[in-house]
Amino acid sequence: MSEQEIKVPDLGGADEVEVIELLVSEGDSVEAEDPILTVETDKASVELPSPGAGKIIKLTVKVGDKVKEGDVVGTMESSGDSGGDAGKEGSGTEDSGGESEPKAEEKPESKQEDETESKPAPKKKSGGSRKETVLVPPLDGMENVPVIEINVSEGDTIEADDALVTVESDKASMEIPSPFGGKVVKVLVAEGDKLSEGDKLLELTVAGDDGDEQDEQDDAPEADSGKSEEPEAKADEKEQDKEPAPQSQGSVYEPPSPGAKVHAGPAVRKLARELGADLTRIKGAGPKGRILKDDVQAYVKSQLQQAQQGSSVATGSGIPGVKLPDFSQFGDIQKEAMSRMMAVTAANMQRSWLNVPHVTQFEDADITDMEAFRKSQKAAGEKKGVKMTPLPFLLKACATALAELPQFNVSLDMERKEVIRKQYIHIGIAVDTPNGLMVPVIRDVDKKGLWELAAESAELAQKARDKKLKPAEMQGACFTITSLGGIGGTAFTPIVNAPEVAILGVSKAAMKPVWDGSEFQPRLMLPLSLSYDHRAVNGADAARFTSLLGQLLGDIRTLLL
Ligand code: CAO
Repeated sequence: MSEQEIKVPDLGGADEVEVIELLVSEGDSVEAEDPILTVETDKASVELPSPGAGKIIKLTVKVGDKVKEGDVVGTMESSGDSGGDAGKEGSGTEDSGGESEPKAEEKPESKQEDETESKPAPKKKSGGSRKETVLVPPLDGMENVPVIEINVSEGDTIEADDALVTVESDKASMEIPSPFGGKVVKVLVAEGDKLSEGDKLLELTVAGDDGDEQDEQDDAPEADSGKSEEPEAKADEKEQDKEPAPQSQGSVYEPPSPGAKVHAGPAVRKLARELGADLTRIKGAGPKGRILKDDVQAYVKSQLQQAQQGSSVATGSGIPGVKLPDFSQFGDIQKEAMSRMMAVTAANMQRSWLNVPHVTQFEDADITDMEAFRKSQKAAGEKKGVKMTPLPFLLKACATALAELPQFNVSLDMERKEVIRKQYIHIGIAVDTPNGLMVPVIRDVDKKGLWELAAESAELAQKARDKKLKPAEMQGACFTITSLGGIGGTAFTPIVNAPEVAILGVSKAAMKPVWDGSEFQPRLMLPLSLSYDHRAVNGADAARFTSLLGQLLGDIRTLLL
C-alpha cells in the first residue's frame, strides 16, 4: 500500500479546463482507470481516470475549479494492484493508460477549427450560396468512434460551431462542431455509426459572402434526396411518441424535446445505458444543464416509485407474467395479432381484476309478474317499433337501487383518499359484438321511462355492433349491467368496470319451484350476480342492494314509487 497523487494528465493542448463533476468521493474504492472526475472545455468533456486501483483518500478540487495539466486533484492509497500501466508509478494520469483518452478528446476539438477550414471543399455555388459536405475532423488517432447522438435534423438552420453530432469513445464524449453556418440539407450518419477522420457527416447549404438568406432557402429542397436516411432527431421524436409522458416525475423529469441536446459525460451515459434511462428525459442539475450521475439516479428512483404506485393503483404490473411454452410442439398453431379492442379490453379487465377486491352477491328475483306485464306490452311495442326486453326493467330497478343506496354510486380516489359521490345516474350496458365487448352508457336512467330505455338501449346496442358508438357514448357510467340472460347460464361473477364500484350480472330466467309457506309454486326466477368493490361497499349493503332489486323486479309497481 502506498499513497499516490492523482494528477491532471496531458490535456492535448488545452490550457485550463473546468471541473464539472466529481465522480468519486473520499473513501471510495476505485479500480485502475475508473473515472475520477469530469472536466470540460467549451466543446468536449473528458473523464480523468484513476491511475490505479485503491482508495480515494482526499480530493483537493471541487466542481467549478479550473485545472491544468500536472495539477494534483487528490490522493489515493494504492492497493498495489494497478490493473495496468496507467497506475504503476505515482505519477498520476500522465502515464499512458489515462493519457490517451483526454488527448484524444481535446485534440480533435482544438484541431477542428484548423481542419474544418481546409477539409470541406466547396462543391457548388449557386446564387451566392454553396453546398458543403462536412467531414469528420482528425480524432487524434482514434478510429471507429461511435456516434451517440445526432444534434441536428434536415432543414435545421445552424450557426458555425453548433454541435452536429456527439461521438463517444470508452472514456470521453465530444461534440463535433459545424465549420459553417447554414442549412442542413442531408444528414449522412446515423446514431451508432462508427466514424473516423474524413468520413462524411452531412451536407450543408452555406450562404456565400454575397449570398442572402433567400438563396439558402431556395437551395435547400432541391438537394433533399436523402429521405431514406432518417435524421436521428426525427427517430428520437418517434421514440418519444411511443412512450407516453409520465404524469409526475418530480424535478428530475423534463418532457423530451425533439433533437434536444444531451449534456452528459461518458460515465453518466454509461450509467444511463446500464439503467435503461433515457437521457433526453432527464433534467441536468450540473453547469449548463449538464446531467450528473445523481440526476440519473434520482430519475431512475422516481421512475421506480411511479411504477410501483402505478402498478398498485392502475395496472397490477410487477406480477410475473405467464410464460408461454412453444405450443407448436403439441400440434399445429396459427398466430394473429390482437385487435386493438381486444388488447384494450384485456388490459382493462386485468387492471380491474388486480386492483379491485371483488366479492359477488347472488340473488334470484321473481319476475313472473314482470314477464307477464312485459309480454302484455308486445303489441304496444310493435306499434312503437320498440322491443321490450327485461333489460329496461333492470335498468330502472338498478337506478332506483343506486338512488336508495348511494354508496354504490361512487368512485374511490385512493391516492387522495377521497370518495367521489355522483349526483347523477348513468348506467353502462355490456354489449356483445362481433368485435368484442363494448359498454355504451345510458344517461340519467332515473329520469327515463321504460319505453325510452328500451328504445335507447336497443339503439346503442346496434350502434355498438355497427362500430358506430362515439367515445362520449361510452363514458360516464356509474354502474354497469351485463346481461347474459338471452344466452344462458345460472350465475357468473362479472368483473367490476373500475372506477365504478359495482356491476350487475344477469343470467337466464328459469321456472323454479318456490315455497310460498304452504306449497311450492312455479315461479320465473331471474338469477342476479352483483360483483362489487369491497373497499367501497360492505357485504351487508350488497345484500341490501340485491334484495331491493328482487323486490323492485318482483313487483314492478314499486318502480313507480
Ligand atoms: N332471461 C331470459 N330471457 C332473457 C333474458 C333473461 N335474463 N334477458 C333477455 N332475454 C330474452 C329476451 O327477452 C329476448 O327474448 P324474446 O326475443 O323472446 O323476447 C332474447 O332473450 C334476446 O334478448 P336480447 O339479448 O336481444 O335483448 P336484451 O335487451 O336482453 O339484451 C344486450 C341486450 C345488448 C344486453 C344483449 O344483446 C347482449 O349483448 N348481451 C351480452 C352482454 C355480454 O356479453 N356480457 C358479458 C360481459 S362480460 O364478458
